[in-house]
Amino acid sequence: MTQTLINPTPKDYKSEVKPTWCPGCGDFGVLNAVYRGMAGLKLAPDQTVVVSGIGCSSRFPHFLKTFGFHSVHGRALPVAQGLKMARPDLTVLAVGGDGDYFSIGAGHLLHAALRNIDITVVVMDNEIYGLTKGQTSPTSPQGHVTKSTPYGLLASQFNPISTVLSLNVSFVARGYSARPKELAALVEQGIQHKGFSFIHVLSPCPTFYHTFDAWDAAVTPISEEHDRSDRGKAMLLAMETEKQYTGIFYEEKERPTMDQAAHQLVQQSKEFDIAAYMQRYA
Ligand SMILES: Cc1ncc(C[n+]2csc(CCOP(=O)(O)OP(=O)(O)O)c2C)c(N)n1
Ligand code: SF4
Ligand SMILES: [Mg+2]
Repeated sequence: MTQTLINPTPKDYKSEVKPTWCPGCGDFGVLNAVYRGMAGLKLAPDQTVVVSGIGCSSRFPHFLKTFGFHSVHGRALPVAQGLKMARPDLTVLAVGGDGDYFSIGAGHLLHAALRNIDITVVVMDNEIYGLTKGQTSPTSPQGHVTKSTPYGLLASQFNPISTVLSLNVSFVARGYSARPKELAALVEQGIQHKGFSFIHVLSPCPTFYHTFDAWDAAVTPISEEHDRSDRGKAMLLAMETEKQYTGIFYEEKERPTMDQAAHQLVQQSKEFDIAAYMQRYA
């Protein structure tokens, strides 16, 4: 039976499991924003599923009263998409880190983007592998010195927003963990958006890569004048390197989703006669 909450508060989405993140971890701000966003939408916890991969950020589902699935490194998206295809009535979020989505899970991100299944993705980007103690990730800046790159990272830096814009994602936004109210509003809008919603969150790891000061200085809200239907302009904002723009870069409201299209097909189709079909090969 659906557990409807009349006037929920963020606390109503908190589980009994206390977050095990280091003090000051940016992921606390993201968790608070998700609690707020869920309360704002009055989501029924038993009709909501939060799926993650592996990493510090991927511990997320344990701290929510919703259903959760702590899956395998880089594999949150296959689980989340399968779930939404089978149960389109549920609200499905996929969460995790930059390693999870842009390294081992990058192939899944690409194809999920093209499918436009109605799920909301929240990537907590600390530009580092936190759980495994500070190796570089695809979003680490070139030249970054870590235990895994003692002479500085030679590869160039991955740009999550320009990448998903190029993949025609229908809702693209960025938030900052230190601004949970703004982030909560993005989470609400991402969940309400019908289609694949991608929310990139700057979420520092003070233990292995302290980026709070740099991001406090670089974070710049996107102007109210920005036309969210203009993908070219969104791309220019995404390519900006000095500033880290936050807010909604791009939104396309009327794109059909794959989950809707597949369910229509199932409703329209007659029972498939497998014996008649196999006659072709007899
Ligand atoms: C198949 C596989 N390869 C490698 C690992 C080791 N591993 C666990 S978490 C992780 C990276 C986590 O980084 P990120 O996704 O950015 O999450 P964060 O800890 O920074 O939140 C790696 C490489 C693993 N668990 N499974
Ligand atoms: S290691 Fe970094 S990402 Fe992991 S919990 Fe600690 S501060 Fe957060
Ligand atoms: Mg990370």
